[in-house]
Amino acid sequence: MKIADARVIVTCPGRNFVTLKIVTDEGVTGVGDATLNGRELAVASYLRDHVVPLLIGRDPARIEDTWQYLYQGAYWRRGPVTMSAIAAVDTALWDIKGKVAGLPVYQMLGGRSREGVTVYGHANGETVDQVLTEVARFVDLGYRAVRVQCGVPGLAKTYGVSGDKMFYEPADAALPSEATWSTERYLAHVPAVFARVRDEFGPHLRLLHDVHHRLTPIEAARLGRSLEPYALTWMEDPVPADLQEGFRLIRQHTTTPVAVGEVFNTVWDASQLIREQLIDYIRTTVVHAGGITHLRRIFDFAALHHVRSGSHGATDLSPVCMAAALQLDIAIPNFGLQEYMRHTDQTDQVFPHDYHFEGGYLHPSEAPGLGVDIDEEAAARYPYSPAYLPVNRLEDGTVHPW
Ligand code: GCO
Ligand code: MG
Repeated sequence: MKIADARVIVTCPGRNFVTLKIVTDEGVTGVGDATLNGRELAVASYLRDHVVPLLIGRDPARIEDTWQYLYQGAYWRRGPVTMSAIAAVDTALWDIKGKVAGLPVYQMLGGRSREGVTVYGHANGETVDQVLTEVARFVDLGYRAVRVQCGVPGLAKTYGVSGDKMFYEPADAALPSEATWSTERYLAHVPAVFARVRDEFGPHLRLLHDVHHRLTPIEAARLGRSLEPYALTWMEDPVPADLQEGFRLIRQHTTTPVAVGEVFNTVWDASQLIREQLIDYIRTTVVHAGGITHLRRIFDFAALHHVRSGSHGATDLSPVCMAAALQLDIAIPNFGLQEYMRHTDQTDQVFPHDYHFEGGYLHPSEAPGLGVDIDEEAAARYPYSPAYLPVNRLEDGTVHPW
């Protein structure tokens, strides 16, 4: 069998997605997500102009060899654009291998390690009362884990708080919108939010919080310590993680578990964090970290160091990525949690799939391959529309991580 064609499909059913569809000479197809929020066309070009020509005529069964060919063969390594492109190829080849074998991908990864994939939902509100209502809604829907984000008094807009509660979409404008941030106001408010949530929902609901890279290590240490009474499952991205040794300072001061990695692209971005056990959950995901092949490598390395998975699953990761993530989540020994934000109906129509939510768990497809596809006719009805993530500034105007 040989790869006969590979198409890069850009579509915007409410938000932009980039998808690679590989077709073999025997008519077997596979799909891979290549979406990089706010930089979509860079990956589309990387694939179209520099990768697709290298795929034609290759044996689709040689997944590892193709991965190494694209990674080592580019000479220029790592980075989100390169790794999202490689991820799309890798994911599509696993899809094809599963279809050829007549097996869901998780069977080829060693089979089930659990009955379902525990997911967390997103409760958010401008006020603590709204947050409590939203947490209750997720509990009623059956969720066992909930991420909690609350508006901060004195700030006009806060990360993670949205108007549409089920479909949070941060890429909100054709040119970046701007938000204002105050660490002082934030640190003064967050512990009180979790005190109320814990008080209302008792000790067993798993609670999470995303700091979204906004603190320094010592500020994060203070936040982690102040949240200890509320027993969070994790504090996410407390600081920008470029400086891995910075996490030592957080670790020295708090027992609140730390989750990091949604912006990482390879195991090297987290090697010190994992080796020194400076984190508890690694949040890399299929699309941004080199596909199923490389993500499996990261999770295996993490497993040796008591670090569990906690893959990113925001709306900018397409159902193709989610389908692939679930195949890995159900198989690996050190699964922790999977983020799950529902996609809009239009997105679900463009990407037909049969993974489904039940009782707090997502269940991967049992169909051969990944169990997801792209409806190219439907995709063509939604042309690309530029959208950027916001930019953040301190109250005095200084640019700050968003
Ligand atoms: C999360 C993330 C997202 C990101 C978004 C960027 O934990 O879900 O932080 O909300 O901001 O995926 O593209
Ligand atoms: Mg996050």
